[in-house]
Parts: sequence; C-alpha cells; structure tokens
Amino acid sequence: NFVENLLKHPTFLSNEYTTKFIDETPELFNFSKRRDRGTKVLTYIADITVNGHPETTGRAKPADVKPPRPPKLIADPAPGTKTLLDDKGAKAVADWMLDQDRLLLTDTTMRDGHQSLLATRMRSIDMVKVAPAYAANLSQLFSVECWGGATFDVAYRFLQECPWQRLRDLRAAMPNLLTQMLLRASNGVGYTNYPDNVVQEFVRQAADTGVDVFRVFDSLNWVDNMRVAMDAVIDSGKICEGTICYTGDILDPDRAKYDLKYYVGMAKDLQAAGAHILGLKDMAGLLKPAAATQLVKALKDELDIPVHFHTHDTSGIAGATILAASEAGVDAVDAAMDAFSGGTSQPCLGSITEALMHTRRDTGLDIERIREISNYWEHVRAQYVAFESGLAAPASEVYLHEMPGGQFTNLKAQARSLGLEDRWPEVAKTYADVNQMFGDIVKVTPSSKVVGDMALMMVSQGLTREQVEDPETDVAFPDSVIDMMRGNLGQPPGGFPESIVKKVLKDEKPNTERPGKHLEPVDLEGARQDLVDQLEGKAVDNEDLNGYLMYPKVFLDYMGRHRMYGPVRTLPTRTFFYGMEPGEEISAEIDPGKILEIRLQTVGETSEEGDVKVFFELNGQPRVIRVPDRK
Ligand code: BTN
Ligand code: 3PY
Ligand code: ZN
Repeated sequence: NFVENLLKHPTFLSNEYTTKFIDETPELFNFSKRRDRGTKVLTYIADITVNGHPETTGRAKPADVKPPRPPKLIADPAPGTKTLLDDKGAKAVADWMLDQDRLLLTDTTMRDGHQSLLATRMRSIDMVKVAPAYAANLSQLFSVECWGGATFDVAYRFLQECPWQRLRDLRAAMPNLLTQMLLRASNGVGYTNYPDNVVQEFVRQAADTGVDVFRVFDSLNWVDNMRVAMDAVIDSGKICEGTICYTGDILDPDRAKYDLKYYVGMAKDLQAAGAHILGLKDMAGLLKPAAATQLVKALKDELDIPVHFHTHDTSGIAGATILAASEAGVDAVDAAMDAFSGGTSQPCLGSITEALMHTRRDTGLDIERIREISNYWEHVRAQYVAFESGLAAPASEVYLHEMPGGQFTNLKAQARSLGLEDRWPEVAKTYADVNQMFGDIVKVTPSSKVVGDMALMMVSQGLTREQVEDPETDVAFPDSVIDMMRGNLGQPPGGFPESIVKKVLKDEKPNTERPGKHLEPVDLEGARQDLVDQLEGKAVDNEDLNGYLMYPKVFLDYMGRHRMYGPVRTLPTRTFFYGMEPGEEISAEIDPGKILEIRLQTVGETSEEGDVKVFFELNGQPRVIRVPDRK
C-alpha cells in the first residue's frame, strides 16, 4: 500500500524528503488510483492534521471555527445583464450601459479583492456558497469579476482545485449576472507570450465554460499585441472590454510620455479594434481625482463605447477618484465588498453606493443586501489570516514606485524573505529607477514582475542605476529582464531605450515584432495525446488541455496530488488549511447530494516506521488512515 511504497522508497530512506516529496514521486500514486474519493479526502485531512499545511505552518490561525454562513435569498434571480447578453448580444449590453443614468458596479471581491489582499488564496467553496445571494439579492450589479488574473494558476498550484470547475460552479449559481475575467492578452493567464492558437483556444474554452466579460489588457499597452485575444473574444459572442493600463500622471508635465492625448489615442485604437467596452485599468491606483475628471471627460467625448473604470485604493484616495469619474460620466466602476476593499484592493462597494444615493448616479443597489453579503465576506476573510500582508495604512509611496495592487505586498514579502525588509524604501526607489531605466513603461503583470526582479537584484547586490547603465560595469541581469529586452513581451510605446537593450543583450538583436508572430502554433491534439500518456491513459477534456497548455508543470503536479487526495476543494477552508481537532465533525459535499460526514476521533502515536494512524468516522463507519509523520 501507499505507506509501504513510501517507506521503501530510496529518497525516503535517505531522509531527504519534504512536503514536496509526494508531489515529485509519481510511482506512489500507482496504488492511490484505486482508492475511493472518501479515502482520498480522509488521507488529505489526516496528512494536514499530522503535518500541518506547508503554507499556514507558523502563521496566524483563525479564531472562528464555524464556516461562514451566506445570507438568505430574498427572491428568485431577477433578469440581469447576463439575461440581456443572452437575449440580444454584446453590442446590446454596451448600448444599454450608455443608456443608464445610474453608475454601474462590478464586484471584484472574488478576483482582484483577494488577489490584492490575500495573495489570491480564496478557495472556490467560499465563493460558490455566496454566489446565489448575488444572483438573488444583487441582480442590479453590472458584473461579478471572479476569474482570471492570478486566480488561475493559484487554484492549481496552491489551492489544489480546478479553476474551470470554479468557473462552472459560479456560472451556474449566478445565471442572471455577467461573470467577468481578467485576461493578459497574449500572455493569457500566465507570465509569458503564448502562441496565437493557445490564446484563441483558451478564450474559446473560457467563454464556453462561463466567462461573459473579458477585460483584455497588454502589460506594455501594445494594442497590436491585444488583437489576437480581442478577436477571439469577439468571435465567441462574449463581451470584449479592450483595456488601457493607466500609468504616470496626466497632470504632471514631467511625465509627458503618458499624457491625455496618449490615452485618448489608445482608446480610439481599442474601439477601432472592436472593443464593446473601453476598460480603464488603473492597476496601481495612480489616477488622481482631478486627472480622472479630465481623462473620463475626454474618453466620453471621443468614444462611442461605454467606459469601465478599475482602480486600487493603495493611496487611500481612490474613493474620491471614483466619485470624480462618476461625475465626469464614467459608465461603470469596479469596487469590492467592505471586508475585501481598501488598501491595495478596490474601494468599498457599499460606501460608493451610499455616497451616490439620492443623486443622479444612484447605483440602484439595495444597501441592506450589500451589508448582508459584506458580513459574510468578513467571516470569510477571517479564515485566511495566514495570508494577510499586514499592510495597515494607506501608502502615498505608491505614487513613487507605481507598483500594481497585487504586486505591492507580494514584493514586500519577497524583500523580507531576502532579508531586505529594513531597506524597503530603497526597494521602492529602485523600482522607480528601473522603470525610468527601461524607458518609463507600464507596470502590470507580467512587466511589473520584470521591474520587481530587477529592483530586488539591484538592492540585494548594492547596484545603482548609474552602475547598471555604465557600459564598463558587468551586470548579470535576471532572466526575466533578458527575456523582456529580447522583445518577448512585446514593445512599449517608443520601444525600449537602445542603450539598455544593448547593455542587456550585448550583440544579440532583439525582436521588435509581435512575439506571437514568431511562435509556432501548438499541435493541440498532439499535446492532448502527450498529456493522456503522462496521465497514464486518463481521458483529457478541453479544460484540462487548456490548463496544461497554460501551465504544463503546475497542471501535472496538480493532477498528481488530485489522484492522491481527491476532491479536497469540497472541504471547509479551516479544514483544508489546518486539518481537524479530535472530536470535530465536518461535512463535505463531493457531488451534488453526496455528502461525506467526517468525524476525527483521535490521532495515534508515531510508530517506529514513522507513520501515524488517524482514526475517523466516515458517515458513521470507522476508518483508519495511515500517513507519514513528516514533522
Ligand atoms: C504546496 O505545495 O505548497 C501547497 C499544496 C499542498 C500540498 C499538500 S500539503 C500535505 C500534502 N503533502 C504533500 O506533499 N502535498 C500535500
Ligand atoms: C493581473 O494581471 O493579475 C492583475 O491583476 C493586473 O493588475
Ligand atoms: Zn486590479
């Protein structure tokens, strides 16, 4: 059996194994294939109970034991924006938006909210449980952003769940509301440019499984590198939100590269490229209220399509910017529910609703229903204390470094792990220097990661911008920097400065054409067969194939763990991250109506062989599970 296989394994015998051991040792799974899902889930619980979860060990533990309870449904879901899309199509939704007086709202809690505040660690079960309340109680929302960005790989990589299943479940639970995703154009939901047919296939699948609104952006604002993704969205019949990333400051004459004219020009290009909606994505929260007034007015004057504004409250002033944008006529804005708002996340949805009440732009949302849903989210957030960043106050520093909301706390944690915590102000300043050295570029995934990598390298090695730029100094650039200078993420407006390209690439010539132009299409059926072989004959559907194409290794690791642990997405969040206490009882619905009632009786002593027996009751029947003690 599994434990015997484990104990005989040479890596185990040589005492080298860590929590990653199981992930990297596929032959242990030969036996796990045959076990039923109940046993697999018990194995997971036993393992976490004995060994702890690698991501929460040593971190704060939530106080609340009971799983969060969603609010009551006040009615059947009323027809909403999704109903309109299904009946009349994407263009009709855009026209409808233009006709509204009220400010339309997108709730970002299930995507950017937790991506920005909790390192993207929110599990599907906490979303799917409240989704019916959105459909029934908040049918006036414009959309629910709940997919894409970093959520895709984090689901496989850290949460041991399938992102497609999350999308399918949310779609089914909110039949009247538009679901929305963030798509990094040719970078898909990854960090690199994919072949055109991989991007097209991904969009087709996302549309098919349940995405209605695709917010498409490019990390260097290169419209030519957005067309493949935009065309694929348009072909799918879904809503294409062609998106500008906002950087710099249109009010500052010293940042003239990104001025009003630049943004209006890009917006017109996106409209001409077929966008149904213009997205204005202020990923770092740099758009100041007075600038929003100017920019939104200009966009509304020059465009025929609605404008959808997204920002982050890192500076603490984003609420004012939202109100200025609203006053200037923006059609829709993004906000997050109280408990997932503020700081590096979006401004507070309920407060925006209150602020506009009894004005021309009254959102029409029922504030009491918002409060109920917010209360639910407060309990959800409490379960994830282990992933809190600890950012306690607004950061006016964001105007210096211009880091996107999702990156700020992440980079701070990275700096801490490199022992640079005390030198954070230096990291922030260096990040700004790197931006200038690269020619003042848009910083958003993946270009923001490149700037972050470079800044950390410089601070840890004590290098200044002058030294890096000096042709006489030898610098070992991070791989991501070399890749970007090669042109593999595309080109920023005006290109990268020749001197830095030369310094990084030496005599190698960069590609300044669209990266996808030079990438061979992937043989999709060949890749599927490959995957079937790697999964020892298991059938591979299109969702799995798309996961594999985006993240081959992450997907395969996920599948390996899935074979071992089964549908752990159905476990309560506390159990998933902390295991169970003796005497505790939980339930997990592994299929609609098929519920596992699980009681942990007791945990045995560690045997001489190094394994532990964990005693459960599963639906009233005693079950003993043996797991290795890896502590
Ligand atoms: C991670 O890999 O950091 C997160 C995934 C969780 C993996 C679980 S933890 C207990 C068990 N043992 C393993 O080797 N993997 C799983
Ligand atoms: C992402 O690409 O994940 C982002 O949220 C960018 O802002
Ligand atoms: Zn964002």
